[in-house]
Amino acid sequence: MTRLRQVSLIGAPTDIGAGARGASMGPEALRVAGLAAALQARGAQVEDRGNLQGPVNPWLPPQDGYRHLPEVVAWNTQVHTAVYAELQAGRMPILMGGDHCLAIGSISAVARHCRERGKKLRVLWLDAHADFNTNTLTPSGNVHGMPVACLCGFGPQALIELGGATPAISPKWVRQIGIRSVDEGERRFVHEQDLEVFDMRFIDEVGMRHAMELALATMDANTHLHVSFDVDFLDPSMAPGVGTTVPGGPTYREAHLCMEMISDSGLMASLDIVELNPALDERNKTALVAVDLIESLFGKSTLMRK
Ligand SMILES: [Mn+2]
Repeated sequence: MTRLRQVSLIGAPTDIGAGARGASMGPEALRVAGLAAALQARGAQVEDRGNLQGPVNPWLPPQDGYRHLPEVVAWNTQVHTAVYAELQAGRMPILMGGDHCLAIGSISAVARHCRERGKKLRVLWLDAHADFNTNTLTPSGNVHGMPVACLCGFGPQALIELGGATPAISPKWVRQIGIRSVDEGERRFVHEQDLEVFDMRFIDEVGMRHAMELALATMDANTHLHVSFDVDFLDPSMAPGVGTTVPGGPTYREAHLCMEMISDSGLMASLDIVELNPALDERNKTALVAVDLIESLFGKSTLMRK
């Protein structure tokens, strides 16, 4: 598949929503691992917009169930503006996080764009965690465990209103893949809101191929597909450089198949790459694996497919 795509890389160097420091170095690690060159090799025209700037991480305990809420809002506002501007310009934004709280800014921008253009939105959430906590359910107060809930309208005013309409998205638009760690109260809330989750047990039982067929079903030419790729989606044996490793994730081959099937849909129009933590990595191994997978996401396959 050859498509010329106009891609913009947006760095958001912060770990403001995370429970471990270090995801703030993610954007640079992805650059060092050759993300731009890999995308160019797939036929994309790439502009690196550099890094957004926001408040430093004050590393404080939670208040009202949220850690660093004012700083989280500041970073997400920056991300929202930057992602929205690229979409308005007809380009594909790739958000290089940064921790996963930044998906609130990114996906609220995508949702706003889709509302204005009359497009349907599908969000694929590749992650070990459901990220569906609220301030009353969360054990930690870390906002990187809350972005899906915030986007669906459950969260602090400043975050749920970020995209100009509340809720920014419906839980019905979300498909989660690779989930294997959900907090107790969060589990009940996921069921209550009827989030569609393809957890690791499901993938074990039916295989990645069928799980992805279901996750990508019922899209059409008018669908904007957003992929939110939390690097902790991957099995930690190949991707140790994340703050919250959970054993039993997709293997290297399963992850590639997942990416290749997304690519085959031809509908991906925006992407987050988040939670890469170089402080916990081994010689940038996890960033290199992530770039390798992004190549599959942009159509690289071993053999030509008819
Ligand atoms: Mn996540």
